[in-house]
Amino acid sequence: MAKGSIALIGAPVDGGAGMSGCIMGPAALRVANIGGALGNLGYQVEDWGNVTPEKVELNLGGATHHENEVAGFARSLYKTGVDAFSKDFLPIFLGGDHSLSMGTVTAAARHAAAKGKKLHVLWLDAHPDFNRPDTSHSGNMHGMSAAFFCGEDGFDGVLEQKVEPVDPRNFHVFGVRSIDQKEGELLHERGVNVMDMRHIDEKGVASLIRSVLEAVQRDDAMLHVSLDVDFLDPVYAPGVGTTVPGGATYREAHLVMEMICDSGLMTSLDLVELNPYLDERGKSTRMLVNLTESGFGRRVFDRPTSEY
Ligand code: 4U7
Ligand code: MN
Ligand code: MN
Ligand code: MN
Repeated sequence: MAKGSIALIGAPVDGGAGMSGCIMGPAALRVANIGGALGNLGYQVEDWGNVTPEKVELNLGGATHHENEVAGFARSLYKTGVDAFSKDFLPIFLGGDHSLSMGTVTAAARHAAAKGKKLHVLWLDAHPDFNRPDTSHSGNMHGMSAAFFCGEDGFDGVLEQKVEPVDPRNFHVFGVRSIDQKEGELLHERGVNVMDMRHIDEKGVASLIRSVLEAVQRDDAMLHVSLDVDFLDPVYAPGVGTTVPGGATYREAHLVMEMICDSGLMTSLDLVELNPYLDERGKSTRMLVNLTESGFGRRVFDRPTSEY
């Protein structure tokens, strides 16, 4: 059976993180042959190269910095993403820091709205990235992307057009273990579905991810998955600027991706925050490629999903 088409879209945005290095992320993922790996799983893969950021003049105030670079990438990713969806590709965005989701998730939201569908977002991350310019202490925009696409105030001018915000109740944060004070209050107020590490310890990956996938299925919605390298415990993925101990294990992370794959619900994917400058002999890059393979059908043993 012919599988669908995947577009690899590179987004070497670097200014949203506190530390430089994510600029090398797309190159590292290509060196690790992410395209070939997906091709071996039976997909048609097109590499669309890296997007070029648009020129933007913007000042968001507060401690926020590098908003021109971040908004420039968001705008070109939004357009390239919408183009990929309209041509029936499943886009995989190769980051780049997590601010790139300001463009990728809004592209998915735009496409969903055009089809009269809802969009759910599954955020695999040590952090919820739900700061606004006025709540962020660091000013780093990789910690603000979710607040932006959920429609929080303070981001005027990042995109040229207004895009239907993601309903915060359809924003599922999985694996978190570092939340800022005001950020946490906002998550509560908005009704975000926060699954922190303690939750995962007590209930297990499978039951929590199943509940997310069931919600997506019930809504007949699109599903954007955003995978931040720091979702993983630093033991398995040290190549990231914002390591937090107590993260997902090797198998927990693979199980998430395997279950997503079996659901057949994922319509787009971000691979973000990889910092090859901080990595150990390609360990984190390989981890991301292997997780992507699990998300697209690589299996330990071939058996019907119903047997699990
Ligand atoms: B990442 C932080 F203060 N919350 O806003 C902030 F802890 O994309 C971290 O998830 C943000 O890696 C982390 O700077 C952004 C901080
Ligand atoms: Mn600056
Ligand atoms: Mn993140
Ligand atoms: Mn993070």
